[in-house]
Amino acid sequence: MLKRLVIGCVLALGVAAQAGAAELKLGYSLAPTSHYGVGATAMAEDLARRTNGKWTIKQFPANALGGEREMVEGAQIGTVDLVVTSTGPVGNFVPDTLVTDVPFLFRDLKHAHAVLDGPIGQRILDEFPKHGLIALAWGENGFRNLTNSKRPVRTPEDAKGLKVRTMENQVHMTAFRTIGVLPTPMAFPELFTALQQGTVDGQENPIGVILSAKFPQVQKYLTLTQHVYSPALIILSPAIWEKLGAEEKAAFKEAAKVGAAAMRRKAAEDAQNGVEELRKQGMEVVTDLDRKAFEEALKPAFAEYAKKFGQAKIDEIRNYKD
Ligand code: EAX
Repeated sequence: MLKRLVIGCVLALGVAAQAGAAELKLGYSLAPTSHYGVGATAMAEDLARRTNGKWTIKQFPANALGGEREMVEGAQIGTVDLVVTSTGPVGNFVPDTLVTDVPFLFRDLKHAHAVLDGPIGQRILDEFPKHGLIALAWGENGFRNLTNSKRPVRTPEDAKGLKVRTMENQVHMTAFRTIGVLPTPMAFPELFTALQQGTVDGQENPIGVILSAKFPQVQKYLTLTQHVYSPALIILSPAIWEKLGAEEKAAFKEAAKVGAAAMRRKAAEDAQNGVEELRKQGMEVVTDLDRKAFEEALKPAFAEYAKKFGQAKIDEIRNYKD
C-alpha cells in the first residue's frame, strides 16, 4: 500500500517535472566540502547552464539518502536520480566494474585516468544499461590507505589479525583475507560508530575521505599503503535518462564530465595536502610501506583474480598506454 503510494507520488512528480524545470536528487556519502561535493556542485552548475536552467540538482550529502548500495538501488528503481559513488558496492550490480577494484592495478593517477577515460573505461560504462543503470562518467575517490587504532603497519605481518572494515566488495575482501586481515564488509554510514566502539580496528580510504569523515577522532595510525585505486562513478537513474532527448543526453554526459574533472582535482589536492593535516589532527603516519612484501603476500589473491577476470583482462589494464 505504502509502496504503491510512494510509486504514485514519484510518478506524479515525474509528470510535473516534464512540464517545466526539474530538480534532480543527487546523493553521496561524504560532506559537501569533499571531492564528491565539489564534483556535484561543478556538475550542477554546468548542467543548469547547458540546459538553460531546465535541469537543476539538489544535493543530499553525508548519506542522507542511505549508503552507496542503497543509493544505487534507488537509482535503479527511480527513487534517487543521481548518485556519486565509489565502485565499492557497484560490482554487485554491474560485475564488469569489479576488475577496477584489483589492488596494485594502477601505477598512478595518470594511468588510472588514461584507462578509465579510454576504450576500456567506456566499455565498462556501456555495460550499465544492461543492469538498469546509466553511468554518465568516471569520477574519482582516490588511492586508498589503511588506518587502524592498534599499531603502526609497515609490513603484512603488522597487518595480520587486524579487523578491518572493507567495502561491500568481494575483490577487496579477497585481498585482505589473503594477507591475514579479518575483512568486515560494512556500509560506510555505519563505519564511524564501528571504529569508535571498536567493532573493527581499522578501515581504508583515500586521504580526502579520511579527512572528510573525521576518522582521526577514532583512528591513531595511518599507513600510506595506496593499495588500491578507488574510482568513483556518476550514476543516473534510467527513469530520468528515458525522458531525455538526444541533445539533453549529451548535456548530461558533458556536465558529468565537468563534475568528474572537478572531483579529480579536489581528490588530488586532498591527497597532496591532507596527510599533513591528518598529522596535525594527531595521526601517526607510516610512509615507508614494504610494498614488495605486500605484493608478495597478495600472490594467492592475484591468482584468484586471474581466474575470475582472466589474466589478459588484468594485463590489458596494467600495461595500458595512452
Ligand atoms: O565513496 O565506502 C567507502 O569506503 C567509500 O570509499 C566512501 O563511502 C566514499
